[in-house]
Amino acid sequence: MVNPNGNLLFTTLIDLNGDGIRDALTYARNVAAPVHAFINNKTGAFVWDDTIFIGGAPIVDNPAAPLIADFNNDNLPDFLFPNAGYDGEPYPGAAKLLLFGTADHRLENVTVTHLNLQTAPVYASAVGDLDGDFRPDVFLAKGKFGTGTKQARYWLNRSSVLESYTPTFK
Ligand SMILES: [Ca+2]
Ligand SMILES: [Ca+2]
Ligand SMILES: [Ca+2]
Repeated sequence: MVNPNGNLLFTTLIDLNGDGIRDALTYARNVAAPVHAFINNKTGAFVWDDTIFIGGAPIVDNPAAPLIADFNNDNLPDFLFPNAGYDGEPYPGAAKLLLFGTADHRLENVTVTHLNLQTAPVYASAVGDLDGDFRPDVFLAKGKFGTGTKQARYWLNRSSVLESYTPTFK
């Protein structure tokens, strides 16, 4: 699939409009570009519809696949895009993007209010409960690239706000 900017896209299939049929969420790699939504009309057509994004299609910057979990415990899927940023020296990283699903099947950008902003480059990410409270948490890591350093961080889910911590490895 190619996006309107001509970049190769990566796609996550998930039901976005609540009809039980998976739709497509697409995003480019190695470039800062908008996420796009394509609604599956069940006859083989995926119809471009960015109106599901409250406030317009958000920009992602060289993300890995989004982590999908219910971070705010409302039984609606939420999306964390682990943006890696520019993939070269000095590996500046990029802020991550957090979208919460809404009851009317739209996606709301809650990055500023629900995520400690982190600009470190990320090349591996995972979601799971790290502290036993049954709320999904997030782990991020990168290896050593160029003159950069190895880094790892995790976010613990505190009442739907993801708070950043630095792990230690012993
Ligand atoms: Ca659908
Ligand atoms: Ca949710
Ligand atoms: Ca947890």
